[in-house]
Formats: sequence, C-alpha cells, structure tokens
Amino acid sequence: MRIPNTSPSSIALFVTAICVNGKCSETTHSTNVLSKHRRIPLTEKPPPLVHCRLHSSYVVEFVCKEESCDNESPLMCLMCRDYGRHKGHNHVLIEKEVEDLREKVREHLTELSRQSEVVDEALGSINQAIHDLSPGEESGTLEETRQEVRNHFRRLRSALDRDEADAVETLDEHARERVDILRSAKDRLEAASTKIGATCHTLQKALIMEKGKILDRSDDLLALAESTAAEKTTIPDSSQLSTRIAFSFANDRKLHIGDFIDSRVVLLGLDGAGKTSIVRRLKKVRIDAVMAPHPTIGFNIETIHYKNYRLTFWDVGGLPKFRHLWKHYYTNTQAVIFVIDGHAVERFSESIKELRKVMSDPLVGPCPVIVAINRKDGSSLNGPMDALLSQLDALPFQHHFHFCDAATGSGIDHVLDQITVCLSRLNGTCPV
Ligand SMILES: Nc1nc2c(ncn2[C@@H]2O[C@H](COP(=O)(O)OP(=O)(O)O)[C@@H](O)[C@H]2O)c(=O)[nH]1
Ligand SMILES: [Mg+2]
Repeated sequence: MRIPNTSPSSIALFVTAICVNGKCSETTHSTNVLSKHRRIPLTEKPPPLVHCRLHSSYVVEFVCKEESCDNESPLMCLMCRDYGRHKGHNHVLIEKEVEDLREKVREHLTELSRQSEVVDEALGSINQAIHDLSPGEESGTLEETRQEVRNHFRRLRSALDRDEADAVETLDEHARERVDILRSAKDRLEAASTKIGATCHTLQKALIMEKGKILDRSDDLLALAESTAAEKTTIPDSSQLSTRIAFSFANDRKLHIGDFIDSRVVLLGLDGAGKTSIVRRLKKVRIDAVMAPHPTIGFNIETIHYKNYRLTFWDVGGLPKFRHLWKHYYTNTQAVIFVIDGHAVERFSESIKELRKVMSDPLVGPCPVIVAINRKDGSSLNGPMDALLSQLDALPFQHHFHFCDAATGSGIDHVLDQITVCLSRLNGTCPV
C-alpha cells in the first residue's frame, strides 16, 4: 500500500489498493487515521501528478498555446501562468491537452493497426507469389503455366507429326502413281518388244526359205512386218523418267507436288570470301578444309534441285578487277547471295562498301539479297562481328543474313531455305 504525494493544489487524497481481494485495504482503512480516505481500485489510480520544473511545489495544470512563446517547456503551473514566464499566454488545461493528444494517438494507432493488417496481408501475398513463381515447387502457378506451355508444344508436335505423316503419305502416293504409270508403259513396251522379237524371228527364218516357199508366203510375211512396224510404241520422255520430285508446302503445311521453277542465283562477294566453296557445298561436293585458295576467273555455273526450285548458281569472280562486271550477272537475276568472310575482320568495311554498291544499284530490282557470313556459326560473336552486324542492320535496304561455314556445311541449308522463301514470296507461290 502506498500513499502518493499530494500537492497543495490537490483537492482529494488518494490511496491505491493493491491487495487482490480488497480485504487488506478494508482492514487498513478501518483505522482512525485512514477511515476517512476514499479507496479506488488500482486500475483507476490517477496518474502521478507532474510538478513544475520552475516552481517545484506547484503541480503542472496547464499547457501554453501561445504561438510566440519561446519558453523551453510549454508546461505551466499556476505561478507560471499568473506571475512567471507564461504570464498572459494562451493556455489550456493539461487534462484537455493530454486527452486531445491521447485521442490523436488513438487515431494513429487505429490507422497504424489498419496499415499493419494491410502490410501483413501484402507480405502474405508476396510469400505466396514467391512460392508460386519459384522453380522447383511442385504446385503453384509457375508449375501450372509450365504445364500449359508444355501442353501447347505437345499439341504442336503432334500436329507436326500428323502433318509430316500426311506429307510423307502424299509423297508415297505420288510415287505409287508414277510407278503405276511407268509399269503400264513397261508392260506395253515389253509386249511390243515380244511382238517385234517374234516378227524378227519369223522374218529371219523366211530369209533362209527356199525360193518357192518364200514367194508363196510373201503376202503374209510383208503384212506381218508392216503391222508390227505400224504398232505404236510410246517411249516415255525424259520428264516422265526423271526421278526428282518438286515439292512445296502451303501455309497449312500440306505438301504440294508440282513442277520445278527455274531461278537464277548470283553469288557475289570479295575474292576469297568462300563463294566457290559454298557452291561446291550446295552441290554436295566433298570439300577439303585445306583446299588451296584459287580465285575464280570469270564464273562457274552449278545447278541444283531444292524443293520445287531448279536453282542455277552463278559463282562470279570477286577480285577487284572483276567487280565492275558484277552488274551483268545480277541484272535480271532472281536472288543474290553476298558472301562475307567472317574471319577477315580487316576486310569487313570493304565488303560493306561493295554490298552497299550492289544493293543501291537499280539493276538489282526487287531481287532478294541474302548476306552469308561464311566461316562463322554465330555462336561466338566478338566486337568486330557485332560492329559488322550493326553496319548490316543500318543498311537502308532489305536483306537477310545467315551465318554459315562452307567447310563443315553448317548453316548452308538455312541459306538455301532463305533463298526459296524469298523466291516464293517474289513469285507469289506457296512458301517452302
Ligand atoms: N576453314 C574454312 N575455310 C574456307 C571456308 N570457306 C572457304 N574457305 C577457304 O577459303 C579459301 C577461298 O575460298 P573460295 O571458295 O575459293 O573463295 P571465293 O574467292 O569467294 O570463291 C579457300 O582456301 C577455301 O578452302 C570455310 O567455311 N571454312
Ligand atoms: Mg571463287
């Protein structure tokens, strides 16, 4: 039990009760000294009184509200208010000020606890999102989305497998029809051959007959010879006997079998860039990696069949003294392949200069230009190669570029595919 200090301004004397069931306090307050004291529960115990720092026997009762007040503390006792540093200052009761402040603190607390709930909720959501997006988790949206992506590709693969099977079936069907036609032609020719053989045999025997006998049979023999000779024996032409099959694909990936389209492709580029080697590779001629450099004088011509194209490649000499002749080759051509040696860094700018000249010549017309960067697979780009690609990008003419390597053959198919895609666009035919 404790009796708090009281100031002279206090009106009541308070005693706090700390015994749990109150018995102790009742006993204590039954004495003469304390019987007049009022008892209140500990929870209602008033806060300790604050004493004025300047007038220690006075309790702080007011708070200064004077805007221009420059006193160290706004707390005022009666002495401060009536005679001291806060004399004449606006002021309010300390209880009111404290209550206002408590109200504000309560409001802040309410707001902060609301914010805390929001933050906790956000933290929960972040944790859930991290879990859902973390690779390796068995459940969660990443795993679900992965599954959808895999399903997408599974569907594409099975659609592609179906299209491939259909395309091969179409090809087999075409081959079967061709074989049927060839077999009937073969049957007809074999029948004709048998008949010709029999007739020849009869005529040969007639040659050694006695005079009377051959004359007796003269009408029969001549009629047989004439009728056999008159029989039509249709010999298949070379197109029927050609075993190359021209094919293309429609947008829906259906295989179409038709005729070959003839196209001319010109290979240009500096001497030593690899033009002749690329043509040899296209022709599937074995290339020795150590083939000695051998500048082309004039040009080489090679024809290859690819999909539904019969492509005639004009491999033109690239030495400086021949470059003024290039225009005679690219006039009216269907495609240009400009070859750059991907290792000859010191010749990149010369290559770009020549490429720019070709592409800006109106004689090239709408023909597609494919830039083949030879001796390079594109996997290890370095500074000069980056710079070359930027220069190619900056050219104000449409072109396509591919990395290739004539020595190993890598990337050559892409160049070929690009040619046929460009030619199909140009011809308005099915893309291949
Ligand atoms: N290692 C390597 N050497 C190549 C490649 N392409 C061409 N060469 C060599 O480079 C030299 C010049 O090639 P060539 O085809 O004659 O160049 P062209 O003047 O443009 O026709 C030859 O010695 C070729 O063997 C390639 O992709 N890799
Ligand atoms: Mg050459």
